[in-house]
Amino acid sequence: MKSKKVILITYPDDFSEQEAKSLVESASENYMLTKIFTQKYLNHSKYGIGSGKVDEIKDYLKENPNDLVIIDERLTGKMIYNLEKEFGIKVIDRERLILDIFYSRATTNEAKLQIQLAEIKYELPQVREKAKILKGNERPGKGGSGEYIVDVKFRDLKRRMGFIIEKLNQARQKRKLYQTQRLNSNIPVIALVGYTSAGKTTLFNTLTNENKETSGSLFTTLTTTTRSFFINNKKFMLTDTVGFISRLPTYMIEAFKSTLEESLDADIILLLVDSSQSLDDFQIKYYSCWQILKELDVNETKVIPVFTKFDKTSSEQIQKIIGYFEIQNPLCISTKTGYGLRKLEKVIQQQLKIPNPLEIR
Ligand SMILES: Nc1nc2c(ncn2[C@@H]2O[C@H](COP(=O)(O)OP(=O)(O)OP(=O)(O)O)[C@@H](O)[C@H]2O)c(=O)[nH]1
Ligand SMILES: [Mg+2]
Repeated sequence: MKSKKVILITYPDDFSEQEAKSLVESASENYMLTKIFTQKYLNHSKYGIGSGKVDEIKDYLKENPNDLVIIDERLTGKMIYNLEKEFGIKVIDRERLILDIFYSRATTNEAKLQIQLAEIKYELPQVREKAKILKGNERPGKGGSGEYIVDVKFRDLKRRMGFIIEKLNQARQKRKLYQTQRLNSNIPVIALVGYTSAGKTTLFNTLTNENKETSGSLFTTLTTTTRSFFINNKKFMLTDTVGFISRLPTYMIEAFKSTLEESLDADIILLLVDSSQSLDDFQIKYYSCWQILKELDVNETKVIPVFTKFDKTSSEQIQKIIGYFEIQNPLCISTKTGYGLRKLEKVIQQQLKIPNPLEIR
C-alpha cells in the first residue's frame, strides 16, 4: 500500500518530468505521486522555486494535504529550511532522493560505505548552513563541553568521514591486489558503463551466464561485479558497473570513484546507450555519460559506443541518431533478441587485435 502522498516539482520538459517520476518511483514503494508542478528555474535564492510558486503550492496543500515535497534540483540547506517552514511538511531535493535510492539498494559493505561517504558530503554544507541560521536566532542549546549541538554534529560528521575514507582505502587496496593478479594473468578486461537502465546488467548476464538483478527502475546495480566469459575459446573479464544519471553531483562520482576507476582501467569500455528513446533523451543521456567519463579521466580511445534495445527502436530512429552524431557505423544490439551480439564480439576482438581463429586460413 502506498502510504506517503508526494508532490513533485521539476522542470517543464518531458525528459526531466519522466526522469524525476522514475526517481520518485524507484525511491520508495510507499510514495504516491499526487501532483507535479513545473518551474523553469529552480535556483531562486530564497526557496529554489519562485515565491509565486511557493504560494501556489501552499494553496494546493491547504486543499490537498500531502506528506512530502520533492524538488528535482539540488537545494541549499537554507532553501530547504525556508520551504519546510512555508509548507509545514518535509522537503527533499534531487540529491537526497538519489541518495535514498542508493541507500535502499546498497547490499555490499563497500557500496554502503560509499553511500555513507556521499551522504556525509551532502550533509556537511547543510549542517554548516543550519548552524549559521541557528546562530542568528533560535540557538539549539549547548552540548556537553559548551559547544553548540550543530558544531558537535559538524565535527562528528568530519570524524566519521575520515573513518569511512580509511575503510574505503583498505577495501581499495584489497581490490588492487586482485587487479594486479588479473593484469598479470593477461586476461583482457571489458567494462560496461552507461546511463542507468541502459541495459548493462542484462548484457552482462547474457554474456557471462549470470543472474544479477535487472529492472526498469533506476539504479538497480550499485556494486561492481566482474565475471569471465569466452569469445572463440579466449577468456575475457567483463565488469558491470553502477549507472550514471544527468546532473549527478561530483561528490557522488567521487564516492564511487574507487570502484569505477578500476573498471575504467579496462582494456575496452563499452558505453551502452538506450537507442529506443527519443533523440532528445538519447542526446541528454549520451552527453551525460561522456561528461562523467571525462571527469573520471577516461582514455577516449578505449570507449566503444553501443546502442542497446535495438528490438524496441526503428531504423528511422537509428538514422536520426547516425545523422545527428555523425556516427558512421554504430554498433546496435538487442540483448533480448540476440541481434548484434556476434558483431559486438567481433568488434571486441578487432579492438584488442585478437585474431579470430575462424578467419585465419
Ligand atoms: N526491449 C529490450 N529491453 C531491454 C534490453 N536490454 C535491457 N532491457 C530492459 O531494460 C531495463 C533495464 O535493464 P538493466 O540491465 O537493469 O539496465 P542497467 O543498465 O543495468 O541499469 P542500472 O543497473 O540501473 O544502471 C530492464 O527492464 C531490461 O529488461 C533489450 O535488448 N531489449
Ligand atoms: Mg544494472
